[in-house]
Amino acid sequence: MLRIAVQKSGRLYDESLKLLKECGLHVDNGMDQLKAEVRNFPAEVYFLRNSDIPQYLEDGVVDIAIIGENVLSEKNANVYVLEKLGFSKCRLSIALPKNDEYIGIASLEGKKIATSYPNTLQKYLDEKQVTAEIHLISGSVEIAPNIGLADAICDLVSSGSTLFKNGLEEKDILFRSEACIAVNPTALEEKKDIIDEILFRVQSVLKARDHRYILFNIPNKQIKTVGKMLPVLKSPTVLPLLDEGWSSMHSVIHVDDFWKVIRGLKEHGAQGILVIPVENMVI
Ligand code: PRT
Repeated sequence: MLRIAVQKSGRLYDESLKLLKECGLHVDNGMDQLKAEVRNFPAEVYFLRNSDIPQYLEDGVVDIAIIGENVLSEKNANVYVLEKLGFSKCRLSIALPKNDEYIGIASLEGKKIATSYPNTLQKYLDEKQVTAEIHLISGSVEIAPNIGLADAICDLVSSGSTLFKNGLEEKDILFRSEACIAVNPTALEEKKDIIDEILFRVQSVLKARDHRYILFNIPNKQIKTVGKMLPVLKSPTVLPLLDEGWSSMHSVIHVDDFWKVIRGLKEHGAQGILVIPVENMVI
């Protein structure tokens, strides 16, 4: 039985459960449950506070977790990161009141910095050989400079609107973070097969999210040229149409190439272009 930890409620919750579902795990979770069975896979899901997950993972109470890299780093957890998941992206940054001078972290020598990330901040200050006073605050760090509690803050930023609303400006980035799959080192040895299975499914889902299946009709004389514009997987499928001189081509493309490829197809006479999301991708 694999024990998987996810955040009980908060920013990681929805995406974590969505990922498990896309991996084919049916989680029977109800309101305020601590633990839920997975109906069709030998696993249970534990719903825990984000900040508690690194300790549970390190102690082996759970085997794997979906968690932000920022929390693992702050808690200095002895766990392995198996895969970055591409959601809950943020950065841990230094911010100061808009008009305060900042020419680098040395500007904070002797100053007060409010943060919920004292260990990550201290490590950064040590690396840069800067001595500053760290004020540990567990929430609403962004108000600290305005109420005279600190000269600067070190907090998570994603859109930047919280800083903006509080008259602060992001000056330095200490750490970039996203949600990841982390694993307890002992579990990785003892439950290798089942962890490999989960990882395989997660990687297939993540790959599929970045790709689209496209199909279109194309004059036969353009097949070779258009084939070169469809770089993903082995080679495109070509099927004859009833109308002579025309074929249907099918392929998979990366979302980053999407508009460039579509424009190229149109220029080469493609018609009836259909684009379909890919649910899973095993290469
Ligand atoms: O209560 P619990 O222990 O479960 O967790 P929590 O309070 O730490 O959880 P939550 O849900 O707030 O955050 C969970 C995780 O989401 C974090 O550990 C990060 O990995 C990730 N994440 C991504 C963020 C943000 N973006 C984020 N913007 N966590 C917090 N913020 C906060 C930030 O602290 C600041 O107050 O949002 C504000 C800034 O946002 P912007 O968009 O205005 O820049």
